Amino acid sequence: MTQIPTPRPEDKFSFGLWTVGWQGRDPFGEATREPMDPVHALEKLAELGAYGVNFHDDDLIPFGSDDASRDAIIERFKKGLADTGLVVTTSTTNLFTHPVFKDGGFTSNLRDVRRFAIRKVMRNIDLAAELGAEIYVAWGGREGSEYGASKDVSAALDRYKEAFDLLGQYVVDQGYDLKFAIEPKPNEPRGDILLPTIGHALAFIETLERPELVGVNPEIGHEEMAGVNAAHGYAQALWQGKLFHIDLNGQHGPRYDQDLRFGAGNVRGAFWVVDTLLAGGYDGTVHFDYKPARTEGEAGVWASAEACMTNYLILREKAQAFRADPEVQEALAAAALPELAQPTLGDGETWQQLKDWDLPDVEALAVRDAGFERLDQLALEHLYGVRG
Ligand code: GLT
Ligand code: MN
Ligand code: MN
Repeated sequence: MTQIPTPRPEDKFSFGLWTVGWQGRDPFGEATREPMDPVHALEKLAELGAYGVNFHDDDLIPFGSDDASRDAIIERFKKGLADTGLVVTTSTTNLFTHPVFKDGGFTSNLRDVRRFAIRKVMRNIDLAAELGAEIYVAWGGREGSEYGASKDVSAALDRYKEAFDLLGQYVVDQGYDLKFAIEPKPNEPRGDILLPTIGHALAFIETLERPELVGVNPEIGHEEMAGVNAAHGYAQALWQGKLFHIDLNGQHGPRYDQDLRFGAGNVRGAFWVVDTLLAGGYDGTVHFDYKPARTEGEAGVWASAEACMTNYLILREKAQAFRADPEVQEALAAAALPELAQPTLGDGETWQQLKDWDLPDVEALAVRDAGFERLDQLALEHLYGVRG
């Protein structure tokens, strides 16, 4: 029997205007779809059960628009939000399309480009605050290099820090209730991008003047491009209280940024990401950052947007059923997961008692069967739909 779950606003799903509005232009081919009216996107997303929407400044307001056109576009968009009930969950700045940003925004070698980039962000932060966004995403796709000597990485990180310190000061001075989420990516469009993984971003954040204002927005595909385990990265960000937002999509390992619909690509990886989000109590927006394939017309755009949401709901049900299954609980106990939750030292114990501790039978510990194969097979059987 076919049982496809229905997405609802309470599931807090959101999409970027640049996702469903992607025209299919790639390095080898022209656009395959017409531009999408942002208000039409709002109407369709609301109809499909989404909760929120987000955008780069230039997704809504073409670069270089005069003030009157800008105001008219914003007014029309606000009406679209009011009519559909969609919420603006996050906002972000395009610091990558215009040729002025060819060597980066915050870390361009050219000082005037950096000053212009920060001005562009401040202007859009004002709009983000006006529209009620709570998170400001910062994806530094052009912050990087192709050559060793063309970027002084240490100086570039100084400038990156300077930009976030200044923007933090800006939101505090303006009294905005807005936090930043850095989105890591290893490469593309630059040969090598600064802050390439979740770990790099988390370490960088600790150097800022207001680390509490800055977290991460990891994208599954970007972590997989780097060849690391996305679920582990999400788990560490949660553990450090830094998972401010998420970009869910699909990817087949280290290759170009595929931005497949969520649930396509590495399905097993997607299952563990959902399980991690549930276990870690992530309660932010469930955002999809994908690109409907350029083979598709508008029907394919909406089929894929809906599929991102239904695939999340399917995986959520499966992860919940996996955790609730008594056989899984037994397998978890057999695999000593409850023991990992126990501190390594006893109450009041110090290194001194550990030094005096009677050693256990090390050879017996070494041959103990870990029980991980059985546990993982139970997960796969849930994922394959033969357990429920
Ligand atoms: C761009 C990128 C995404 C980022 C977006 C936010 S823009 O499409 O590929 O991963 O999340 O700037
Ligand atoms: Mn991507
Ligand atoms: Mn993204």
